[in-house]
Amino acid sequence: MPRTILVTGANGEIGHTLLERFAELEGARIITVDLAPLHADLASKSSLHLTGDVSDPALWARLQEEDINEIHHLAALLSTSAEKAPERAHHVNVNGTLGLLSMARAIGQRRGSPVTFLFPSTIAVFGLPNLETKQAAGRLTEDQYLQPITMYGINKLYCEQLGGYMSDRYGQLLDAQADVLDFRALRFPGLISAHTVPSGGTSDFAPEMIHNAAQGKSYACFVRPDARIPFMAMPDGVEALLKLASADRSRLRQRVYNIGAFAPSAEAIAAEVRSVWPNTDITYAPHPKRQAIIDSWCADVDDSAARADWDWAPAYDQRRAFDDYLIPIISERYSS
Ligand code: AKB
Repeated sequence: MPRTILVTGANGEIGHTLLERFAELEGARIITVDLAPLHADLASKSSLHLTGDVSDPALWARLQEEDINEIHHLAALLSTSAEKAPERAHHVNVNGTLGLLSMARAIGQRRGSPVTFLFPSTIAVFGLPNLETKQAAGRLTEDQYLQPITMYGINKLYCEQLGGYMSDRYGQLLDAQADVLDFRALRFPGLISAHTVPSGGTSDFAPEMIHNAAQGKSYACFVRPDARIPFMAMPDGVEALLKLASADRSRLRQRVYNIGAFAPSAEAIAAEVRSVWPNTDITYAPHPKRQAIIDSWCADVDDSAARADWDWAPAYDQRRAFDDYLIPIISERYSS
């Protein structure tokens, strides 16, 4: 019986690259879910696509009919979108995740073996009180400064805890079956894709700046030049999901892991862009609310636990991300 993998938010930025990678894996049956029909370029990479809302109980019931082994739950309202619709964000990000966790438990109980549930958390779970503290704190471990200031960060931090509960301590006054769910979370930094441009995130200034420059468009950056958070090339983000999914459970000492790659300032990203497109017009017009969100996020992350427990190591540092991935692919994309 082939391994059946569910991907929610399949049309999203991570979903695009993840489905490309799954297409290279032999014998996996891929079920995709998104609010919209699957994008035409992804259609061949899905065995079954369900168009629906991840917070819809009818969707959970339909998915529960499938013998799913692994779930990559990518669907979410990101930080900026969530601040425009906080209650909707809570409903999708939290109720949707709880419904899928319960569904996964039911499948694991029926089959007698656990569903591996990959949960993309985020650096938005961190909440530094001011810039001085942010700069002094430097690379944060998993348990530092967990006071998020956005609905998205609060949602993701709660769901990190929820996943551990649903895996390890579900229904302590019920006679609940154990070992039916294996929740694994990693905290993504800002992800930069060469193939898609994000929407709804606060880390979007980096990919927006690069994609605009490649099209000869000016860009008014919504954060200050000194604004700094960790970033990662999209291929590394997807490899991290695959690596954590296949990691030996006996090596995993925690359910939530930081992962990092490089942590440039906005001005350092602009310098990379200008080195390729010297006439690029980049200005700075900080958006007070979005700047405050970025200032509350960590300057960088300590990912030593991921490196020790499941051999995490990014393939793309900043130099290679720009030279071997972002610039060549983005240049080609807009050249024709
Ligand atoms: C966002 O900006 O909200 C996301 C994230 C960093 O999780 N890209």
